[in-house]
Amino acid sequence: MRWLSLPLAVLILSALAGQPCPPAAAQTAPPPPEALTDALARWQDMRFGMFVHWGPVSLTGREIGWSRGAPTPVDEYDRLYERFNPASFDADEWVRVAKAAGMKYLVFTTKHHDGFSMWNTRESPYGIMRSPFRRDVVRELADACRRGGLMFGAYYSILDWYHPDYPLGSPAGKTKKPAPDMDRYATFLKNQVAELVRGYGPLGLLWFDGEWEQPWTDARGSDLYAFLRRLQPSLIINNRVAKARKGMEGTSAPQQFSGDYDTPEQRIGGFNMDRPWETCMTICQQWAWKPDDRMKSLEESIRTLVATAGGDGNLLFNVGPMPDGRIEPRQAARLAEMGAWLERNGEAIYGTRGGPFMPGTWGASTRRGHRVYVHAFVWNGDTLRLPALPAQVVSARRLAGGPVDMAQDASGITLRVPQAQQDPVDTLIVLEIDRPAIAIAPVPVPPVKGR
Ligand code: FHN
Repeated sequence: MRWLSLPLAVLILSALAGQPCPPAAAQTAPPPPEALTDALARWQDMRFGMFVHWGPVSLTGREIGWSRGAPTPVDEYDRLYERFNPASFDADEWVRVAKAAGMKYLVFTTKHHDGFSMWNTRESPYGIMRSPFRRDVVRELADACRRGGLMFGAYYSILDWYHPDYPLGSPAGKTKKPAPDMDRYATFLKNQVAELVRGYGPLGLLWFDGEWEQPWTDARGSDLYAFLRRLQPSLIINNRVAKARKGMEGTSAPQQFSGDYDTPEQRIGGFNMDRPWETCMTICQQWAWKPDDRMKSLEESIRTLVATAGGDGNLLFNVGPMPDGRIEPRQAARLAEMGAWLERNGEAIYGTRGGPFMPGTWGASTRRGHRVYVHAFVWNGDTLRLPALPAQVVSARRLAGGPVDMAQDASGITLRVPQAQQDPVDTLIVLEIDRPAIAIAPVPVPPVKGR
């Protein structure tokens, strides 16, 4: 299986067999469980999901986790839950907003770096059931997603600046816990994620985060992965379960245990058809809610989705709901605009693969069957010149209708659309070709000297 690193393959099999993982040298690459392969393929077809960062911190309008200590004093931050009572929280409404955006899955922060649990956990008193709200938010969301036909995923922070057993108490380990016990913390962590998988699942995916601090190790990560793989063979687990992630770029160091997919953050990942990946990005600037936070334009939002799909990746687009539980109306409106665009153009995104024309400032392309979808962002007047393809273009048409001229010769393909007819966000042209598009090797496109 193209995306399965050797350490991962062997780890999955030894996990399922309950045997210790043999040393690297002795590893061979057995196939992953079919349940996982199928789940990953279904998830990749989804292409677009909602990320939700929410908790008592929304009362402050400051960043979740990171604002604990500065600018919000630790004891004030840790007591925010005493005032947290989001009476307008409606899980079905969040699912409605996500579906209206054309999103196919939803990932929610069940516990962020601040250690506050948003479900009825037996493992910790520091959670939503101790707030005036006293409702199991994760339960309501998981059920609403199931009712609404959305795949539900759980975000879970490995680092925990609140928990007494986790050694560090603030960013960059500036403060340390007096009597930590990392082994006991790791057991707590496993018990909590097991609660989520057993009690709120089957989950679509587990979105780990906060793996970068010193107390967490690759050994703990691969052990956690094996534990979860036994619990739910189809569970998709990101590369932040262990330490392979190379910073915000999000790809994984080779030969290091790297979960099931890569996680570029706040940037569009590089073109990659050999390893599943998912860009996570904020619709505004902050992950949690912030009043009047700068929101991305419709053009920026659509082009981010298109360029991500053109690179063969998924986009997990983040909202930070307000302290009363509602998704801010202007964010919901922007998402609905994306949904309207996907209503018209979804065939060029869902269930497609990236390429063959690699993404760039010019635009991007996606493909399925005998079709190549050209997403043109920049034109040279009325012309877009693309490199040659080892296939015959049988016809070209605008998905939205309207004129397009297409000429193909040995050196490339020329598309012409009168400037007045070009779409300011994405001029989407469908090329029917004489063979399966997936068989064509990706080709880079030189930048267009456009408008
Ligand atoms: O620190 C977190 C941040 O708050 C947010 O959760 C993002 C989402 O991917 N991840 C971490 C930063 O890498």
